[in-house]
Amino acid sequence: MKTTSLLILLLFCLGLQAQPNFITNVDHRTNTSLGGKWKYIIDQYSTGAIGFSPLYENKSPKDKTDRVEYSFDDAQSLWVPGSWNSQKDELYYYEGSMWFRKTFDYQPKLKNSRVFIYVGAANYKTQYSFNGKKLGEHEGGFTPFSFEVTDLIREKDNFVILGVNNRREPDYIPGMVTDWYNHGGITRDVKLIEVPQTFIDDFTVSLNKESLTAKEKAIDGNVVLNGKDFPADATVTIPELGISQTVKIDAEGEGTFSLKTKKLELWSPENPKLYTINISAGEDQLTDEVGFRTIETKGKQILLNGQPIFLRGISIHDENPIRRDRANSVDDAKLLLGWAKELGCNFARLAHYPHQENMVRQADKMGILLWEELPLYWGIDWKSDQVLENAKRQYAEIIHRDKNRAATIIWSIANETSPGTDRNRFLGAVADYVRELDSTRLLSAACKKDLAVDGHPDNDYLVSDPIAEKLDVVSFNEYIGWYGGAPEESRKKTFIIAYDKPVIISEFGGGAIQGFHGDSTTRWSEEYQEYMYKENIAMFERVPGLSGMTPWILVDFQSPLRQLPNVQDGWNRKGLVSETGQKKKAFYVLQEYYKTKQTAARK
Ligand code: GCB
Repeated sequence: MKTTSLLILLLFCLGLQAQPNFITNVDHRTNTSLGGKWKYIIDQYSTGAIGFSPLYENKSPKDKTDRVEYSFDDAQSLWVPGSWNSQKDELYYYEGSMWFRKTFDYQPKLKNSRVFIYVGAANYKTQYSFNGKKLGEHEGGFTPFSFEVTDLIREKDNFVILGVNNRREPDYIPGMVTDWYNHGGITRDVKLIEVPQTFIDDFTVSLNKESLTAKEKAIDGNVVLNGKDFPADATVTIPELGISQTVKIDAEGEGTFSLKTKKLELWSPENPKLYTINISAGEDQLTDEVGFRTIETKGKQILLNGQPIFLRGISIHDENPIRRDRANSVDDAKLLLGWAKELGCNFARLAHYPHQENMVRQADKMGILLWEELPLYWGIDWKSDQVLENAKRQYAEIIHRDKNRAATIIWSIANETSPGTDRNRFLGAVADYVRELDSTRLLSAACKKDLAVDGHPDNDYLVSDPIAEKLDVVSFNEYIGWYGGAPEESRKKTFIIAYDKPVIISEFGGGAIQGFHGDSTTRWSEEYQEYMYKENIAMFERVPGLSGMTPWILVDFQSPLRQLPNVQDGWNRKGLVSETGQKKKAFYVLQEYYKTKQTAARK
């Protein structure tokens, strides 16, 4: 066996086999959008690839004797990006398989290029083919994938076919039940990417933690090339800092660098400074905008650039409530993060799955720190090694996409999962894996709190989930005043945190219909929600080590679990902003609290 095969085998045994394989940083490459109208065929029994005539072949009858039992040409269209549920009433409840086809002619923008098709996300499983050739399958509804079509693409009449299936299954991630809408289809951008024969596949860059206190800071990173003939070296430059370095490229096409500078402005929410970084290697050049900061914990504190920070956060779903669809543009990101900014946030929890890349890039620009997570949510099959591998691969994909974003400071490995042998083993392995892939960020998980234990009064809550051993930040969800008792119950509560680590309250909140008014005891009124926020906020002063919070949630969002007529009608109403963009009273309570927190931090 050759050394490389041995290495691959070794990595497999070590559980590192989940390496993602897709092009990153696509907006900075030569690209052409394949967005717009795509033809679609419903495939309710999921037989499209194996049926009477496979759909990916995109056939039409050769003559009058020929039998072809489908026709993309005569089919209707849906808009891409966009979920099918949001586009046609008759598809609102559809969960299953659907085949999409896009045809296009191709005029290369680069000479002698390699061509890839990049899909930002398609929910949940996607079979992809190009010009009639099956090329592969991707699992996971919120992470990107790409595939090479260099040898298949031609000048005229190309067709890409994606068979997307959003059926829920017990061994998927997420599992069968979620408190959000199962938007199906090609929900994010699809692009054609052109690169030279040997190209800069990827790079990683971050501020070296050890150099934070030194006069001269170090910016460390690596470059990964893809192709046959690697140049002897690459060059990395940050023009604004006047620094540049030649990077030796090894036989595998990789090289590392460490740039030194005395002039660096650190990235922070107050000063979200981004630098242009240019990389060139052989015929390829790649650019990006990157911020430099450090994040770490010390005892119960979170330190950004060495200074304690209180995270004034909010939870957000990746949905534009006005279009009733997944967020999928810069404008959608600006809308959601704009509300968060108005609230006074310096932090957001991107719940409960990877959001569109525009969200993360926009947060980088706007100065909003981020918590990112995967849908390891209620009802995961913890016993299955296959599900664990799937989780690792999805984490590898989101880390691969977002590793150079200064905004992202926390990878959260799960939400509201109950401790137990299988679950602890599963999440322990995920925690180790994520740390191995990215040691520059913090780990957390939205845990549950337990009621009082022996020897404690009834009003004590204990946060003692064993998975927190593996985490940097202990986070927990609490719904005092909504799922348990009246809002004023929070006056009696105390919290015992079993770890000397910073604490984030990852959820609290309750529902209100915007425009419905009553007194503070009337459920679903804006006044009830307002009162509950006031009572909870008062209680937070008694949570030891509290370093931040992400109340649930910024905007009302669609959820099949929420069917109370005339109140919910398919919407989770815990938003501080309604689905039409109107702010509820509680918005201003949190805004006021965040103002006092910000003033206190400045003193
Ligand atoms: C939770 C879940 C979140 C739900 C929320 C609710 O604890 O983490 O996904 O949407 O409660 O509204 O009940």
